[in-house]
Amino acid sequence: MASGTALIYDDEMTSYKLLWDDPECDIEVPERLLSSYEQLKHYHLVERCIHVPVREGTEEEIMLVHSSEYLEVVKSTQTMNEEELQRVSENYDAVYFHPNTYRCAKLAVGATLQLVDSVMSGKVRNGMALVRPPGHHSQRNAANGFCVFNNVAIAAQYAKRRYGLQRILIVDWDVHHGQGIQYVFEEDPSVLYYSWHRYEHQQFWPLLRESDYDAVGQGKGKGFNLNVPWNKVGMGNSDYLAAFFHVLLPVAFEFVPELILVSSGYDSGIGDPEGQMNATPECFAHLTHFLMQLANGRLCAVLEGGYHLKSLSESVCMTVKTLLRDPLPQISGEMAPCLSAIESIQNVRGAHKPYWKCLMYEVPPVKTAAAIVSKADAHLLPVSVQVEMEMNAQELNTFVSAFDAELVKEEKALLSLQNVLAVLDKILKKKVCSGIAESSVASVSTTFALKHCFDFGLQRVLCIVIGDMDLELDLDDGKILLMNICQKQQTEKTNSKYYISLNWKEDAERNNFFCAVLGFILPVAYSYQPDLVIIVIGPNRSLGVNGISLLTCLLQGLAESQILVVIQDTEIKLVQSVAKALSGVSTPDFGAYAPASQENVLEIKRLRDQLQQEWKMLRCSVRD
Ligand code: X5A
Ligand code: ZN
Repeated sequence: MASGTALIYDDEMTSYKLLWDDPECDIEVPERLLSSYEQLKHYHLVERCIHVPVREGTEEEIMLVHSSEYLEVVKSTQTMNEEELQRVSENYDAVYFHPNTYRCAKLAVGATLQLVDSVMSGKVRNGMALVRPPGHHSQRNAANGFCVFNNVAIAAQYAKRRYGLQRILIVDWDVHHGQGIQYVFEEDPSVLYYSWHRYEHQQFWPLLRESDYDAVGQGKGKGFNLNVPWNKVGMGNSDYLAAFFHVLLPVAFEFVPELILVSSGYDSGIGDPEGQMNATPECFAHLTHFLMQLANGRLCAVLEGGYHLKSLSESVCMTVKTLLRDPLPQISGEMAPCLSAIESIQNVRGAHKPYWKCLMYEVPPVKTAAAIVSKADAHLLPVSVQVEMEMNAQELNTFVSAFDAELVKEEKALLSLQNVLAVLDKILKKKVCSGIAESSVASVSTTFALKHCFDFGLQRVLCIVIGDMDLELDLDDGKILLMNICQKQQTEKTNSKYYISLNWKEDAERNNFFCAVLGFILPVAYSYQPDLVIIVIGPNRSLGVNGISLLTCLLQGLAESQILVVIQDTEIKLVQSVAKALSGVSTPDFGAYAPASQENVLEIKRLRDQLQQEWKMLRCSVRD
């Protein structure tokens, strides 16, 4: 096994900077490199490393990832004046150009490739390249997020070509999602890309849906893209370690990489203004140490982000010190990951379960998904409930274009549909067992949901409507059994055996719902044997929160517990109670037994007599 650690740095990469006012870009400064290198000198780490000179990446190398058109655009910025530079920069998201940017970007690519060559040739065991500009956000045709050429993606393509490597692991511990790398290797099973990133349910830059845990790769590359989205700031040492223990490392040991490239951004470290995370510099020593146990120790760390100069330079030193095989520092903090981190980890593990043996046998599925209107209320739900965000327009179109789009002209209806269909789809695809969706137009949403169920191939859906609601449904073929529990006496609207109206008078004093649930609803439901249960809760309901929750609990015996609850009003108490019922965290509390009113008891008796020929589970007397 080779020995020694390469350090690649050239102060020419500090020769560009932001020339105008731009609050988004002003953190990406030359001092990032200068202070990191100073700190390495301070700890006498520079002299312990093997110095490898930088070179320019060639056009051919750059074009392993980027288009020649884009290369020409970047090249053209060399001779531009400030105004022109500013104009080109505006074509991209969070990017600034300087006349020296092109030269530095070529050096950053070349430095990275020099590192790969040093490691692959056995000249050193591992190493680090301190480069500017960073790379992981840049794409085939675009600069993005301070990045011009995708140093690490180019290095992976280069290593595949030049050394015939078949499995490369890219670990992106920068706090941002390296979407540029993801795009390059999405369909490529020979490059496993792992990234954790501040995500906050898509509210954090670069605000991409495809940064979520369910972006697992495409085509042949399915399973080779691992995203760990952090939905809260403040993630620290134990959260990062947990993500390594429970996601990256098991998969990486199963993958058996021949080379590891680290997109080594330190904006995921404590004090960084971008990341707002809490990991201390020591954490990076531990992360480095774990990765050194793979790929025969062949590890190339390449700088990406990191904007708190002190935190950045200390973390760089921790990384290099560990590469040099110094003893590891003690890691600080209570060793307990936070709930939000565990939730993200569970989600990635679930999403990757089909692709990795190490995950296959032991990942519990997320039980319940919820789409609620006020995301601010999300924290009121049990932690085991996964809160869904809106679908993007494209995803929605794939659902809606399948039907008559007449019904969804209004925007409000469209948003409602979105909630319901997003959750329903997860249930049908068995990504979750059950779900709750708030919808301002529950009846339209339910109509669409039912259509979607039958397109998906379901045979029988039990639809229980609580409250007053008009559903325009074709009930003749028995694919839907509709039970309406309402206060008003329904004027006989249909004679279908698949429409049952249960007239239940509200009685605050003694609204005993057991006799209706046990004496009627469950026997009919079990006689029907649905593949899915949809509970729709509308206005003017004659059941309280506890009654609805109990009903929900008891219906879990049907359809392998696949239940969708659509709630018309946005009463968080109700959502909360139903969420608890579905996820099994608590059972509804009923207090003392209270008998039902005479009127309600008679209604059940009447229905039972009328329907027990059809629904045989209603029978409880030999004489009828
Ligand atoms: C390399 C890197 C961050 C860009 C942030 C833009 N880029 N808001 O950390
Ligand atoms: Zn970053």
